[in-house]
Amino acid sequence: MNVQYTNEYKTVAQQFCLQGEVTEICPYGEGHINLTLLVTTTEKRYIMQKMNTRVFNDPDSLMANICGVTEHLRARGIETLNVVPTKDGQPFLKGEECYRVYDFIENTVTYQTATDKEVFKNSGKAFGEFQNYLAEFDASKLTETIKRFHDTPKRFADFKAALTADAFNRAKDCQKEIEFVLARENTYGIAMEGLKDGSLPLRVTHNDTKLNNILMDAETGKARAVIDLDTIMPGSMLFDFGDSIRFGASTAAEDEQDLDKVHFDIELFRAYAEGYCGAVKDSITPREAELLPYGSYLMTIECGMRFLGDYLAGDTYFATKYEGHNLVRCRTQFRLAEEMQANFDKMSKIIGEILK
Ligand code: ADP
Ligand code: GN1
Ligand code: MG
Repeated sequence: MNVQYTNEYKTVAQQFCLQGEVTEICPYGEGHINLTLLVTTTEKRYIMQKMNTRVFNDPDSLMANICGVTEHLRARGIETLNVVPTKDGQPFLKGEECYRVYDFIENTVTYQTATDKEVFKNSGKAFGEFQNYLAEFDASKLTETIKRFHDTPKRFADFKAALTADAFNRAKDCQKEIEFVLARENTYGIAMEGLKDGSLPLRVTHNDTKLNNILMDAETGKARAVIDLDTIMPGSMLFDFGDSIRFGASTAAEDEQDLDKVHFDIELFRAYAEGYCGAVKDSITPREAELLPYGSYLMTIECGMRFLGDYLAGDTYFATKYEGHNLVRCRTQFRLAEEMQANFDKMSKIIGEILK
């Protein structure tokens, strides 16, 4: 990062109640939405984020959600993000750009792939327990930070609009991927229909449960804290379970370019399901349990169509590192979605064994 930016961010950081003098600021992590910076002072470390206000257009409500949920968790003795206030006592710095600061949670790691079954199982247990803690949280205190976030038919309509516009003339480069999404239209509605007719309970969910949104203890491999709390809102358990499987039950990274390396790993699925279902066994309904395999497929293809839609629209939503990054990402998602469809029976059997 060049000197000019460092100085600019230093000025921002100094407006928060930090202990010590800032000595270093550098980019950090692999998030696709916010700009995340590691701030080191003479006393300790912090995470400072330039909030993505194009994606989250009501930062006041967003931070009120985060403060509410983290206070709820802390009151129960659960380790969570700690919002560091500004010198004016505000939860974030409001201006043309908005910034927030968290204490850096030390001695933890985040994984970009689930190489270790035990670690993935631990993350499942932690997300399941997180679901239980959220069940005690008053949903009426939450603002929906992104409306219809996992409404897949709505995501499909957005995808078709990006395809019709084809603003960057890119559709010609990805006909096969487009066909993949169009051909599965009749599979997108089941979760939203269930929420509408009441056969699936509406819960408070995290909605972005990928493995790098949980901090694991560097020594024990156990989960320490669920992070990235921007999308906590009413939703379905299928979303939280499914999104973890999408990202973690894969033999490769989300942006692996060599598709021969990308496969859905049923043993990683089993490991996560053991952790997650073990934690939610007292609250999961039979219909939710039945649809966990479908939820995994749904979150995977939904994410794939979002990546592809963003590619068609000129890469304005997800952070990308090179041209075509979103196209690479959508291909891994479609490979996984296809293999999940072929493995529904095996997945159902595993869920049945775990919950029996
Ligand atoms: P995004 O919304 O862009 O995904 P996140 O809030 O998930 O941003 O943060 C990006 C990454 O920064 C995380 O995956 C994690 O590695 C790291 N991170 C975020 N907050 C903390 C924290 N308080 N302590 C340690 N690491 C953190
Ligand atoms: C984004 O913020 P991050 O990088 O943890 C996205 C998720 C996607 C994910 C794909 C607010 O998550 O919905 O599933 O990328 N978050 C938002 O990796 O859109
Ligand atoms: Mg994140």
